[in-house]
Amino acid sequence: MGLNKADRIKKMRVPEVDKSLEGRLPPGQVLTERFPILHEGEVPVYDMEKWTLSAEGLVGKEVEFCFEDIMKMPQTKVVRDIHCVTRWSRFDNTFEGVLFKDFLKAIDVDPAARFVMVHGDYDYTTNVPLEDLLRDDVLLAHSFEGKPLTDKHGYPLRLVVPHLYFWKSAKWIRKFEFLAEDQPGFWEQNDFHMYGDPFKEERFSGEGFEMPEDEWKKKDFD
Ligand SMILES: Nc1nc2c(c(=O)[nH]1)N[C@H]1C(S)=C(S)[C@@H](COP(=O)(O)O)O[C@H]1N2
Ligand SMILES: [Mo]
Repeated sequence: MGLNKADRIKKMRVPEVDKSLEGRLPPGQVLTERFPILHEGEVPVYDMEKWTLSAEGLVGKEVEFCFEDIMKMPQTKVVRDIHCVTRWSRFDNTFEGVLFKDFLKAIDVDPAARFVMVHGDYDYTTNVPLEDLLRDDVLLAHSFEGKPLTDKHGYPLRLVVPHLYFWKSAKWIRKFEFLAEDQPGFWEQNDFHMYGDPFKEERFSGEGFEMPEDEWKKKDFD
């Protein structure tokens, strides 16, 4: 997938949302029951003895967690709809893991921190306001539909931010970087919106762009 993804997908026909799904299916989205796989680059392979998740930036002390540390934190299940900027939405996804707000209890965050740069392998970044990560349904997820995440969907740990377009839900997360000011992550540097509210169709940073209906249908599924 080229970096001109935004340009390519701005041009095509926009689907109409079925009237019966209005209110639940965001504008310009298509419902799917499959779970498309979308990412840049290679699927990471881990030696879990060496895997760590760290917190850096505006923190009193940098910390590093191993996978066991994460599994010892309070575990929560959330069932949420997800919405990808390439126009697919999937209802009632069950993710399980640690709420970001519970994870944060183990981190001494500087009060000046207002944004988080989420880092995932390999070299994926996406920016989210800290306030958004503190919501009751934002999860560091290790499981999907009762099973560990598959490699392609982010094993061992991914972020799930259900109220924003799914590119904010970084897979293979390795680091949270706490920031005072908002900075663009990978897709945000390539024309995608800094915030990404699906119900406001905040797909791109410019005005009036369109996203083709079938971009995601070319992808893998499982
Ligand atoms: N590390 C990483 N996370 C990522 C991406 C990526 O390229 N690398 N792609 C994002 C995008 S654009 C989408 S739509 C979702 C797709 O998640 P899925 O493959 O589980 O459907 O992952 C997001 N998280
Ligand atoms: Mo995406």
